[in-house]
Amino acid sequence: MIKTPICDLLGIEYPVFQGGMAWIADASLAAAVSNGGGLGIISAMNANGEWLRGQIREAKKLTDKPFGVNIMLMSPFADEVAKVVVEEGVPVVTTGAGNPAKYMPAWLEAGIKVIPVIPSTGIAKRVARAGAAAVIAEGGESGGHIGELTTMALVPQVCDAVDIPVIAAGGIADGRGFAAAIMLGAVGVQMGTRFLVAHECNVHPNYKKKILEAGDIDTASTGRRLGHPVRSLKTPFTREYMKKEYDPNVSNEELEGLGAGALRKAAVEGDEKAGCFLAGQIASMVTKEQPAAEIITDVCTQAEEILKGACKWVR
Ligand code: TUI
Repeated sequence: MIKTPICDLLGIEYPVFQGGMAWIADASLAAAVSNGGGLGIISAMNANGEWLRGQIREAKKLTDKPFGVNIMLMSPFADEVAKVVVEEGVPVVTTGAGNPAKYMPAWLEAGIKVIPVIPSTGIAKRVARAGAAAVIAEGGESGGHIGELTTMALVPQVCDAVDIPVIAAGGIADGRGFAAAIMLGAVGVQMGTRFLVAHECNVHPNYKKKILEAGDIDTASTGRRLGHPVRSLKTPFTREYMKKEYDPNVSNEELEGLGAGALRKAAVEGDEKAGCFLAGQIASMVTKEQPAAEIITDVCTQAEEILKGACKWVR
């Protein structure tokens, strides 16, 4: 059994978080992960406060375990959803795609444990000073909006930079990744792509199929020109986007317009041509659909065996 300080801090059994995937991480997935002993997370994505309130109430019906909400700070509804998590008494908030400083006093006042996703030591130090309970150090192997550093380089540097618990994310799909994260100084992991194929995940079946069929070099990052690179599966959409991204005759506005609605098209409609299927570099390691609880126990059991045997090369 792997027990780390993050388990006691959050009241969870296993130090495994489920990534707050936009258009994917709903009450059903979050509750299943929390019921399985991990930390389930509802994505507030670009939705409004009332949608999020409905999801939080649904999750409370499905689980009596702690769960979190991920707030994507670039959302036009960030102010609104930041209030809803307080009103609904959500115990944990994770943030992405920006600095949550503006919301932190109100969240801390409400007793919320704030755990920002961070791509560098500078931002890690800033959020730690502002009262973050822990940070999720996410490397560029992950799906979605990514920073510059890899998980291997980022996690130990963040561990050295802050004295709050560090959760590793990006490129982790199984117990080997979990064990490696522990070796780098992390006290837990967050996985997105692996949970995307969970039985309780309501994403479109085409999305699951594409993850299960993906190979090792089937993801790419796009959007660097607009300042927010995003990793997704290579599809007709990404190929078109890449062509336009490198075309000086295409304006930034046109490029922005091309991306609008593409996540929804992938996750809700399963549109294999126009959809943007966010996925991490480990997609090819995700080979079977399973209940969320089984994913957690498989990953933890494998990590435990590896960590127990980790001294076999030491003389
Ligand atoms: O946020 C994510 N992953 C995401 S968000 C998303 S939706 C989206 N839509 C349009 C454009 C971009 C994204 C899909 N996937 N992961 C966490 C993450 N946070 N990655 C990088 C960051 C980050 C970046 C800058 C966190 C803090 C930050 O701070 C900059 C500052 O303002 O100091």
